[in-house]
Amino acid sequence: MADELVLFWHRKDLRIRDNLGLVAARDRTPKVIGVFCLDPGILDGDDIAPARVTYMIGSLSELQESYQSAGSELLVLKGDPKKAIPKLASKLGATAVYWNRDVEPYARQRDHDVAAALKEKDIERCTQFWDQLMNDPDTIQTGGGDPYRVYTPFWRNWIKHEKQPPVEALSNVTGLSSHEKTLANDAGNIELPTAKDLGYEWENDLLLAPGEKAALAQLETFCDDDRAVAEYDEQRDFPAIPGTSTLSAALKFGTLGIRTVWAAASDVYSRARSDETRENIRTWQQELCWREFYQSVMYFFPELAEGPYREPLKDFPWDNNEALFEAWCEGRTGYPIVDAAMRQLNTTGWMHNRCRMIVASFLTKDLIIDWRWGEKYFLQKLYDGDLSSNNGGWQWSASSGMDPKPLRIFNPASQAKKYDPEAEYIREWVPEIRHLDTKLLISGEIPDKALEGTGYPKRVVEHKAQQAIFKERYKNQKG
Ligand code: FAD
Ligand code: FO1
Repeated sequence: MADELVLFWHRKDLRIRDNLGLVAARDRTPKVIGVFCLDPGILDGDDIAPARVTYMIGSLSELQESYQSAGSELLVLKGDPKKAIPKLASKLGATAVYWNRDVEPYARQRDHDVAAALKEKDIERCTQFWDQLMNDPDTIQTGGGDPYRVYTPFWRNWIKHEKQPPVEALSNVTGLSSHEKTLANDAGNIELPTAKDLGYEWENDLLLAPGEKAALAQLETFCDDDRAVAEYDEQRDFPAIPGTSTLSAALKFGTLGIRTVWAAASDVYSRARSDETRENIRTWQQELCWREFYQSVMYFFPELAEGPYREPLKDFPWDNNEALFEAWCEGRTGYPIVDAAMRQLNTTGWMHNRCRMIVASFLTKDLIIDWRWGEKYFLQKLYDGDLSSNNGGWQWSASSGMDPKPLRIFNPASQAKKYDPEAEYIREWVPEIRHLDTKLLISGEIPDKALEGTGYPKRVVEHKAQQAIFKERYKNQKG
């Protein structure tokens, strides 16, 4: 009897190694065919970054090669997955479609609809795999059985839960016969387009090259190098130092399995020879847990995706000045640390975490612009842009999220003094004023005369006055 044919639908798991759903499909049959559906419901949105699509397409291209090496193929569809996936499955006579779960509201509705459409065609769906998280969100709950809203207790509970090791890579699979290939083409299989074909142009290098191989190599470098993960806590806040893993896009698109990442971190932790090194590695593990925390709260409180969670920030009287927003986007606010960060984002598709917090605080508390404008702009630029982490970061910075901490307002000058003390980062990204004294670059209090001929703008607002206005309005809000 011929082997049954199972489709594996990739979305945020663009790899063949350490993929829970894919392993389950392979356990069922050797005839596992991969599929990715280019979804206009996502790609035609106004929150998509050319750098991110470039990373995704590059990763898909490598994934196609990986499938070929394993003996099968990755098909590519374009259209509404509700129609495209069941149509392909039915044409190929697939008995089941497997995929990994996601927390995003869009994903949950889409997956529900695809499952219903498959059922109509009597095709099974297998979707119980929480591949993108170390722990199933339903298992991390308070003593009272509620989901967590605050990170620290979440972390304390999460770290106690068993962590699964990586699972094996897809291998020894069989692909489509030539007849089945024709059927797949009839059902919409196309050649993988370029990002440019999809309307997204990105000329610059990406911080991390697309694909599984580059992600694995970067993980190895970061975790094997004594100066990287072992000094993470000391270095991670200084944007001029490449002290973080740069694995965020790999984790967003799943070119790396999270179990593989955790195993590497645990391995270096167990080999560490000092408490100090262990603490540094622990901090990195806590960052990985922030990612899980934000996905967990998105899963349990999908309303976070719609806007502010806390009362005082609902209906907040934002100024929403469009010219100021444009200055922020372009890195022309007259605050060197803010401008450096925004230019890093615009040029590389990535921004250092410390700077994400600085510019987010500046947009909301200094320019008094709705944080959702910033949230969207980040998604239009970041190559690691991800709904849960981005929304979590913005709500944290805007004081609108779940974290019950009092109002946070960053002073750009204090931040620059602490985290870019030699103004190296500022000089790299704001070259027109690099000749000025470090003190001036950090304080941002640059005399008009010193700005003459540089083209660098005067400050668009005054921090002290603006934060007073923000605080006053915040106080007057209910809640
Ligand atoms: P590392 O410091 O090496 O951390 C390892 C991994 O842990 C990261 O790759 C990421 O997956 C996760 N992580 C680290 N910090 C956080 C965090 N604060 N929240 C959630 N996960 C974290 N991260 C995204 O992946 N996508 C986003 O769209 C995103 N938007 C953000 C917006 C704002 C306003 C803020 C303040 C933070 C945002 N972050 C986002 C979190 C963080 O800035 C990035 O994950 C980090 O800078 C990526 O660099 P790295 O891979 O070198 O991180
Ligand atoms: N997933 C898809 O299945 N198809 C796509 O065309 C697609 C495009 C895309 C673009 C940017 C981005 O950040 C993610 C993208 N993804 C795409 C992945 C997407 O995050 C997941 O499909 C989620 O499950 C949607 O909620």
